Amino acid sequence: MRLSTTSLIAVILSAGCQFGGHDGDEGEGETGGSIDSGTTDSDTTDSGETDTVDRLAGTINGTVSVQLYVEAADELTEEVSWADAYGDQYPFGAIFVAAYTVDETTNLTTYHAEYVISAPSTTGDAYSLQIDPDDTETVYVYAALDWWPDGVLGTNEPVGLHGDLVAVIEGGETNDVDIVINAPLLPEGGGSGGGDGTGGGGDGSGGPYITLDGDVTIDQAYSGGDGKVLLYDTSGNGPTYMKSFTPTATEDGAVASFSLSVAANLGEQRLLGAWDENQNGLLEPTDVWGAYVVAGENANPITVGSVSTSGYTVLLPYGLPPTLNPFVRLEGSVSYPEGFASLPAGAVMYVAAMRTRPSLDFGVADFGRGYDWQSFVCADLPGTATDYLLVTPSNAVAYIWAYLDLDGDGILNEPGEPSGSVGRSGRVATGSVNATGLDMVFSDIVVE
Ligand SMILES: [Ca+2]
Ligand SMILES: [Ca+2]
Ligand SMILES: [Ca+2]
Repeated sequence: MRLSTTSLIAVILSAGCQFGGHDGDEGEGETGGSIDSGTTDSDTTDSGETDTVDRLAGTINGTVSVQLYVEAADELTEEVSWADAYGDQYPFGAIFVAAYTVDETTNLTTYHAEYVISAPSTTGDAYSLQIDPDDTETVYVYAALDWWPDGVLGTNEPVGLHGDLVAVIEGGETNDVDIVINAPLLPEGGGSGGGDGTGGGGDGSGGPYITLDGDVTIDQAYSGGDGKVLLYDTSGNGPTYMKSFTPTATEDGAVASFSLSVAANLGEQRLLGAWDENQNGLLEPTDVWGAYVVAGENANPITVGSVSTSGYTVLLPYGLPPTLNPFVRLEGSVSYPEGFASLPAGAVMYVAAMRTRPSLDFGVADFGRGYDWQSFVCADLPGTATDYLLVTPSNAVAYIWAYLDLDGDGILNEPGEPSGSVGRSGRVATGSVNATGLDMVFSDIVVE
C-alpha cells in the first residue's frame, strides 16, 4: 500500500476498467455514507464573494468477502470452504468497510467514508463508498469483521485490507476494490451469542466476578438506539467485558444506568461507553463514544480490584473512540549478498505481505489480494541490502516474502528467480504493535 509507482499504475489501470456487477441491489440493512471529517470549511480567508464550487464525490466500489482458514502444519494456514465449515450458515456479525488515510507525521487515522454490511452473505457482498475529493485524492480501504458477533468491533477481530492505494476520482468511479477478510473458525459452540459477556477477548477464567455500577449520560440530541458500556485495557485492547443499556430520553439528551460484571482484580482498565446512533446494530468508530468522567473530565483508567464498585459516570460524547488499531507496520531489510547492481538490467525486486504463501509462479496483480507490497528497481539499489516497510492488519497471519523478477515481466517465482522470506515460511503473526528487524536474504544466487 505504499505509494510506489507500480501500485499507482495499478490503481489507474483498475480505475479505467468498468465493473458491471454493481447494479445497486444491495441487501436490506446496509448503510453507507460520507463521514463529516470536520476538517473542511475551515479556510477562513473569507473574501466574502467567491463561492466554493462543490466537487462531485468520487465513488469506490468493490466486494468484501470472508475467507475461512485453520492453522495447518509447517507454519501454514489452510483455507476452508464455507460448505465444509458452516454449510450455508453465516455465523459472524456485521462487516464495517471504511476508507481512511493515515497522517504521516501524527500516525492518526482519519475515516472518510464508511459502509456497513449488516447481514453479510457467505459469498461476499458489494460495498460502495462516496468520498469528497477535496478531502483526499487517495485512500486506503479496509474491512473489519464482527467475528465474535456481539455488535462491537473488537481490537482482536479479523480485518482485511485492499492491497493497493485507491484513487479518488472526482465524479467518477474506482471499481474492483475488493477485500478479503481472513477469518479463523469460531471456537466449538461459539458464535451463537450476540449478547453481552466475555467475547473473543475474554480470558475465560471462571474466577470471582465483581460489578461496576453507574450511570450513562448522553449529552446530545437522542433519537433512539441502544448502547453499551465496555471495558478495555490501558493499551486500548478490548473490549473484554461489556453490558448493553437502553437510554431514556431527557430534555437535552438521554440517560441510562448500568451494572457491568467483570472478573475481579484486573487492575487498571479503561471504562468506555458507546451509543449506536445510526441504529445499525453495530458499534463502529463513527458512532458516538464516550468515557468514564469525574467532574466532566476523563477519569480513566479505573482500577478493578476485588470488591464491587458503584458511582461511575460515563459521558457521551467524550474523547475519541478506541482505535481499532487495525494496522501494524512491519519493517526490515532485504539482502542480496552479491549486490543488486550485479543483477540483470531491468530486474525488479518485490517485497510483499500476503494472506497465504504462493507456491507456484504468480503475477504482480495478485499482490492486490494480499495486504501490501513494494517494488524496487534493482539498478537503483546501492550495495547489498535495502529497507522495506509493509502495512498489514494487526492480529493476523501474514506471509512476508521478497521476490526478484529477473526478466522484469511481472511474473514472479519463476524457475531461476530467487526469493527470500522472514524465517523459513515467511509466516509473521502481526500482533498489535509495529515490528522491525524482519530481515530477509535472497538464498539463491543468480547463475550467469
Ligand atoms: Ca465482536
Ligand atoms: Ca452503529
Ligand atoms: Ca519474471
